[in-house]
Amino acid sequence: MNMNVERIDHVGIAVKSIESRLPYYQDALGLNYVGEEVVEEQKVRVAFLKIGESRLELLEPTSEDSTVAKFLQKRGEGIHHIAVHVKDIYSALEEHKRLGSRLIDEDPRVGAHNMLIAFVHPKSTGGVLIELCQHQD
Ligand code: CMX
Repeated sequence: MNMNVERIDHVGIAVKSIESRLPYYQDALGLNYVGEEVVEEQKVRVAFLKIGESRLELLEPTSEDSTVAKFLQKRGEGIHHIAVHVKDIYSALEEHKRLGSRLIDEDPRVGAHNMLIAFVHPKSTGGVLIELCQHQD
């Protein structure tokens, strides 16, 4: 059994406007807003809401050529990806390659929170964009 996966790190939700969607998550759900970050490489602004040991991440595109902007145009607002935290992202990627999964990132790169991240294509997971991530000390 593969014991590399530790937990759901976060669920990414594509929104047109963080400002207009935040009140639902803060007020109705009562989640703690713990900050925002612009991830230049991905052309998104990300708002973080803590939910237990995991987070919800509201993703708002900062440019029309952002992958999130394309997602919003095609599919509308909603769940964009699920991120699973692994102990060792390099061995997780090796395992995916061994099993023939289609990787968007063959090698990890640095994402929000300075984490190492790599995406697995939704076409090889049954329609869910999976992000593998590992916190760096
Ligand atoms: N979840 C599920 N399916 C998705 C998807 C998503 N998030 N994004 C696209 N798809 C589907 C599309 O619906 C489409 O399916 P059909 O062919 O059946 O219509 C197919 O995948 C191809 O979609 P596309 O619109 O042509 O999109 P692209 O191939 O240009 O890009 C993807 C899709 C996943 C490769 C691209 O979005 C990507 O590289 N994602 C990884 C990076 C990323 O998402 N960054 C934003 C978050 C950053 C962060 O959290 O820090």
